[in-house]
Amino acid sequence: MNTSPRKTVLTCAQPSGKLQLGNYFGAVKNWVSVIEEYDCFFGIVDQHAITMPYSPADLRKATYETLAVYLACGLDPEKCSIFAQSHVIGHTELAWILGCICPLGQLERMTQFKDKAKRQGQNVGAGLLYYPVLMAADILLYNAHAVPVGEDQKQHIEITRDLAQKFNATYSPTFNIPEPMIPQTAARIRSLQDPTSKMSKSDPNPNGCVYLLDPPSVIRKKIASAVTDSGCDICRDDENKPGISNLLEIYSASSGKSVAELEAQYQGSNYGQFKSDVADAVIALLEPIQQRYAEYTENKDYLNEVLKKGAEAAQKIAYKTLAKVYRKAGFVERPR
Ligand code: ATP
Ligand code: LTN
Repeated sequence: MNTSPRKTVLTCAQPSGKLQLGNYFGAVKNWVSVIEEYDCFFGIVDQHAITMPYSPADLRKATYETLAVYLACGLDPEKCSIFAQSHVIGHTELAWILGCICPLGQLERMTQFKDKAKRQGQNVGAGLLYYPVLMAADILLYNAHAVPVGEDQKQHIEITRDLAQKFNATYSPTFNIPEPMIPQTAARIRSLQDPTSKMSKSDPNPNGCVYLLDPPSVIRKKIASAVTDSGCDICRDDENKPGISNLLEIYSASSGKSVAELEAQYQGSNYGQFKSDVADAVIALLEPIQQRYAEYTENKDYLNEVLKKGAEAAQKIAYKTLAKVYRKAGFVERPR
């Protein structure tokens, strides 16, 4: 088991879709901030990514792209382990064991399963139903204490806790009961085109969403055409001025200035100047990230090295957990 005195944090993301500003402020930026305090594992969950129809070539590309974006955002591979799920033996093995104690009804009731199955129509693979069990295995394999996730993943953490408790009760105490780590103060970024709903990478209207890799000219255009509200005051009023409030939130998160400071600074200003300054702040934030991304993405050898180092560190812990679990499950020891 992990013998480090520090607590373990694990989180994972599917290598699907390009990251947007909301993912940065709501997730990746917070991961970077916990690296110093915890033993951190970041998984790129390629095995989860095949639960929906996909193209192998795109998956391969997206895995490297996701890794390069994380590195560019500041996840330092010297201080944390970044690995591809399929490189570590243990995730699917533990998922099998957990699946055997997981009630079928609980999986059928999962919101994400129901939503995604509905979208899939006739072609729902069994892997989609099993998704939460694999996610529980991702977490329990490292005996993680805390799991940084968004609100939408809370139900998956609940089932992970249930499975850990059930395993501990059925066999003997083995797993920590992991806690979700949901940042209370993280900015919630909303769509530029519909500021009542969250910015999301799968938004069918690409103008609603600033991708981390959007070139400056595109960022400028998207922010210039962001929906604003009637009136001309630049002040926060989530109910009556959701468009301006969202831009203030984005400006504040990008520049580090508080919303109150910005409100004072823009008293009497017009929307045009304000939007142009918001764009400047976002571009200034993203430019160094994009530069680093371009360097990383050119250097496949380095990316492979990061994955190798991450997989080695992850595998060490994974083997230990798996051996313990297999022993408790009653499997005879593998002859050496
Ligand atoms: P999809 O469109 O595929 O649902 P998404 O862009 O909404 O994707 P997720 O992959 O669901 O993003 O979320 C990854 C992480 O980013 C989660 O921790 C989530 O809370 C955070 N996140 C996503 N969108 C936002 C947002 N607009 N504001 C703040 N945090 C966000
Ligand atoms: N389901 C998560 C991704 C995910 C995950 C995990 C997150 C897979 N395994 C383990 C945290 C811990 C998502 O879609 N965001």
